[in-house]
Amino acid sequence: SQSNKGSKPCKLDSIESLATALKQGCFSNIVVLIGAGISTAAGIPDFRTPKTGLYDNLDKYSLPYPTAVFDISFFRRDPQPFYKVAKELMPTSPQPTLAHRFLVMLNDRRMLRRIYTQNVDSLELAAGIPQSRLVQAHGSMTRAHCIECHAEHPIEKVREAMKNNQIPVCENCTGVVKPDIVFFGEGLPERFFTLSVNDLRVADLLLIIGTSLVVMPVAGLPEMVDDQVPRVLMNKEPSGDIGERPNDLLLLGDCQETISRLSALCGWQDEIQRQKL
Ligand code: CNA
Repeated sequence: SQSNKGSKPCKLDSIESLATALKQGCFSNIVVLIGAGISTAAGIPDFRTPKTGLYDNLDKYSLPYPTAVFDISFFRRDPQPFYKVAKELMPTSPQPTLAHRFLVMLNDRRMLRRIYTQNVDSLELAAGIPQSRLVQAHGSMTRAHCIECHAEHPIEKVREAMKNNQIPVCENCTGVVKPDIVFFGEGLPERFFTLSVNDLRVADLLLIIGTSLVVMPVAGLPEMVDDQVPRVLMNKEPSGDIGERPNDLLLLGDCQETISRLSALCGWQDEIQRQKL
């Protein structure tokens, strides 16, 4: 893929102009940044939506502060709240949403440079996004390791332990086992750092879906694109500094509805429906 530098950026001021630009093939290096809001329609609650978000529902765990549940030093002292929350949070077999399938369409049309996801549900892969196009910035629930000796522990055994309200422990050293999701106090995967600088340099559109843009360093990605590059936010509420640049477009509301409308404007809805089969 080439950099868009030098070519005239597409001007977007409405969902209609976004649809036109997509149909006309204006973009070949779309970078997508997604968060928990893209997966709420799959039955997985987000963190920060008032009332339904996880952080408003932690009273029963008597945590010192809400984010302690995902804090590595707290987990070392008491892994129980995390395992209780994880059990409640994850439906048994969540299905990719319309918005996930829309991203597959962008990839099929060779418009997609990369998806940066903060989600740990792997619904992007389930939808059919190739691993090479995806950066799981906060890891995933598909593998697990011992926090002491770092030996891998079969994820099926983690699921089994969770089902029985037990804490999975390492067979080598009896250390506590933790799924490979990035907790507060832990580093992001190397892949995030090696790919993000160049991806955001060559991006010709940044599409941000369902994220409050508060968790660094992912929340810093939107600042890294060139001033001229359009940044589109599909979220229930404004987030980050999106809206402050002349080429920003805010599409506020339910992202599934926004994407349904966008797909219709592009004439892609039949193809997206077929993907489900
Ligand atoms: P967040 O801070 O909970 O923010 C979610 C954002 O999405 C909020 O601004 C909501 O208003 C918005 N939102 C919720 N539902 C919709 C919807 N249907 N349409 C449009 N907007 C919506 O979550 P972030 O992802 O920003 O925060 C980062 C954390 C959340 C990451 O570390 C994730 O690992 C973590 N998380 C992941 C999952 C998952 O894997 N599905 C679930 C819950 C939390």
